[in-house]
Amino acid sequence: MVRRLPANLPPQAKAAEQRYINAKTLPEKIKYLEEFISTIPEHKGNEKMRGYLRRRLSKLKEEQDLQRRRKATGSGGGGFSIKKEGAAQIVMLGMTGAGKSSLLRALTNARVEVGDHLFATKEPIPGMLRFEDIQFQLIDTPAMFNGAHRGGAWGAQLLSLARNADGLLIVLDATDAIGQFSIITKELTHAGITLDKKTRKIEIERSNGGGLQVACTGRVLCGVEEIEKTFKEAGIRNAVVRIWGDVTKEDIVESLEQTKMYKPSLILINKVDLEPQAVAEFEISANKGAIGASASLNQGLSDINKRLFDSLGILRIYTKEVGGEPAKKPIIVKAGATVSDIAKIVHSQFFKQFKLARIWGKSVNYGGERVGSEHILEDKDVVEIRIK
Ligand SMILES: Nc1nc2c(ncn2[C@@H]2O[C@H](COP(=O)(O)OP(=O)(O)OP(=O)(O)O)[C@@H](O)[C@H]2O)c(=O)[nH]1
Ligand SMILES: [Mg+2]
Repeated sequence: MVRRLPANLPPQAKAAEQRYINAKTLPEKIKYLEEFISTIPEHKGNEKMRGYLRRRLSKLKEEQDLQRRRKATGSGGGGFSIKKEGAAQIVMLGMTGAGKSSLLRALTNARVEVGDHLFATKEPIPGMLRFEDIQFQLIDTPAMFNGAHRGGAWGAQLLSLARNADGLLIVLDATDAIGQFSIITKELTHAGITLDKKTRKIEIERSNGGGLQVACTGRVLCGVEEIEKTFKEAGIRNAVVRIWGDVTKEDIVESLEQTKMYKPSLILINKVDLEPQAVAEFEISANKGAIGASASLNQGLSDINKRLFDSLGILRIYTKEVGGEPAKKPIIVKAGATVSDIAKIVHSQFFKQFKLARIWGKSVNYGGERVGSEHILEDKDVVEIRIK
């Protein structure tokens, strides 16, 4: 509530006060309170009141900030989303000045501004990158920063863009590749995104009785009691747990919560012209592969499209009618896709009335080999589906 002011206020200030009192929304309240404060004459008798109103104003502004931040995090950060085009959407992530915009400019025909100051890029910008007969949509983004996962500034929008992507291109500055990578992975982890495809696997099948049964091929790197406790805390008393490979308690908690989302990624270390040792040092330290490049000198960029394709885990499949030529444009599917996945995409009738398929390509021993619906396809396979 507004305290009553001395009656000697000019009419202008009284009107402003009234508008403030009547204001319904937070932005309105802020606007009219500012106006009100500015119309109060500056003399000693009003000092206390002005002080009080200023504190009130900063409270309102804080509240507005908080609301904005909540909105950005809660909604997953609208406003940054870019319609997918091409075979896959690849989002670039990197600290300011790492060279994301320079890369987009060098790799695609997109017109982008390369910054001569920090935080140059303010919004995501797409460009198309060709690989053989397909194109990737590569997206330049505003910089990643320490604390992005808390949702402030563009953090929420940026991470939501990453979550929606088919793959990530992590761009590191060669002069601080290891440090930048650790910040980026930390932010991604907090945002529920992991770059590591687990070689181990945990399967939890709930049952109606029988307690907890754990079957593993590797080692469980924590006590059995601890596992039981973890499951009980999650409200699971009866389940069959199958574990492949070595697991830690964190892995089990993670699989219980199913929080982390895996994103295929490629790590690119830019500005190797300044730090030629950067890739070797990074690979040893992070135990991960990376490609070295220089966007400004146009070096190391020629096989990025192929490396992206390999890291995405996708296949190009060409359908063909009986007696016809293979389609020019491939269907893009995830690695591990079967003939029946293709049949579903092409037409529901092909799936429902499936009889057999003939395949030309790497997944068969000879061209035109007949296979069933569960046959697993390989990149560049040609598929001819026959129906009953
Ligand atoms: N030496 C060298 N400088 C580069 C290279 N690539 C980019 N730069 C320079 O690094 C600076 C930043 O490049 P940008 O492409 O704007 O970096 P960014 O990652 O888009 O930065 P933000 O938009 O702030 O996130 C520019 O001055 C570029 O000219 C490179 O390979 N070698
Ligand atoms: Mg930029």
